[in-house]
Amino acid sequence: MIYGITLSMPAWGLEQPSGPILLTVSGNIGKTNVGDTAQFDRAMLESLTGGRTQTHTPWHDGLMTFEGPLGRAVLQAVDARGDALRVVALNDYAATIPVGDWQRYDVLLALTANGEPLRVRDYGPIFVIYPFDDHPELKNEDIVTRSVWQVTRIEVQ
Ligand SMILES: Nc1nc2c(c(=O)[nH]1)N[C@H]1C(S)=C(S)[C@@H](COP(=O)(O)O)O[C@H]1N2
Ligand SMILES: [Mo]
Repeated sequence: MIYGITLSMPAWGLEQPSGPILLTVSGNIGKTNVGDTAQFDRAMLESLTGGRTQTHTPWHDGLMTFEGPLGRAVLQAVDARGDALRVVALNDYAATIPVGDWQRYDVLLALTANGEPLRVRDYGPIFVIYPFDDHPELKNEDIVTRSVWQVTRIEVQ
């Protein structure tokens, strides 16, 4: 049995997704599971080191609580080697984010807001959330531009 588990979930690789794919990471990465990409279903994202951020945002009324994997945990899971990220949304909007942002700050790939899964109509399924309230220096147009919602892909550059 241990043998079977080892084959399906090698410690040095990524497991295979079994549910709908929420996020595809490509580019300069050392770990893949589908072709030359790393694909994540919800359970895989939920298994990564996560965080909780309480903040106001330009897109929500009042104080919100977001939860999801830390951006840096996703980068670690795929063994990302670049220093810039091209984060692409369902509407083909894309922003370039320096990897340093996700090392310096607890940026979430938020999957829930106030405990509810983010649906596409609430800017889900994944919303890049910076901890604006904890770090007032983040309240600027550059960071707002990097706050991509409806994220579907990340290309490591
Ligand atoms: N998915 C997605 N995220 C996005 C954008 C977009 O068009 N699509 N625009 C970005 C930019 S440039 C800004 S200034 C803000 C705009 O937010 P608003 O359209 O709600 O004012 O969201 C950022 N995140
Ligand atoms: Mo913008």
